[in-house]
Amino acid sequence: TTTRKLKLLESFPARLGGKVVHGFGRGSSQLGFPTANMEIRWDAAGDEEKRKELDGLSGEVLDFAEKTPCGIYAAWGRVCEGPDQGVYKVAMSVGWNPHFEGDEAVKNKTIEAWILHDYDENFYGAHLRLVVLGHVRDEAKFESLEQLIEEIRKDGEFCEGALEEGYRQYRDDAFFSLNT
Ligand code: RBF
Ligand code: MG
Repeated sequence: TTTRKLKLLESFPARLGGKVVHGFGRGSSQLGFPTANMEIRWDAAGDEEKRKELDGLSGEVLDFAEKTPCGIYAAWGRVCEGPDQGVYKVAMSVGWNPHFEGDEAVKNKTIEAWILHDYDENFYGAHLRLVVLGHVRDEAKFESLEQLIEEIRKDGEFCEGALEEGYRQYRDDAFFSLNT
């Protein structure tokens, strides 16, 4: 069985902001929950010049993606455009999604947010802000797609509870009151 425990980040909390890009389309179609992939400027990863030209937020996201161990994390998140800009709980995955390791598209580490809220509209291209609190479990390769789905569902439940107990104040973090 999978154990879950909130272990706060060394750089607690991490404030990430970036554009929502298309993932592999599996989140909602294959797995039954929608996820938002955050843009990561991997093109600047090995390139000092390009890296210097990134804006502050893109630099932070790239840094976070490079340094953060693969795993599931609890966060608060806000989509900063469109009709629904509330701050909601998030179960977030950082990793290579080993369940799909034969997949051509899985070449880079991703930051994927499952916002625990029903949105009426798509928000591709919108800016997403995340305040990431801590690690919940390591990324795993489960035996079946059914098990992966079940574990992700439990991650959602765990994050709901963990964020409620003691970390509600981060919903009001000043980072969420800024735009884009
Ligand atoms: N993919 C894995 O291969 N292993 C995991 O343990 C895993 N855990 C996840 C937990 C959460 C909360 C989320 C949102 C995603 C997770 N994924 C995991 C990624 C999942 O494979 C991905 O969302 C879909 O492939 C859609 O891109
Ligand atoms: Mg997705």
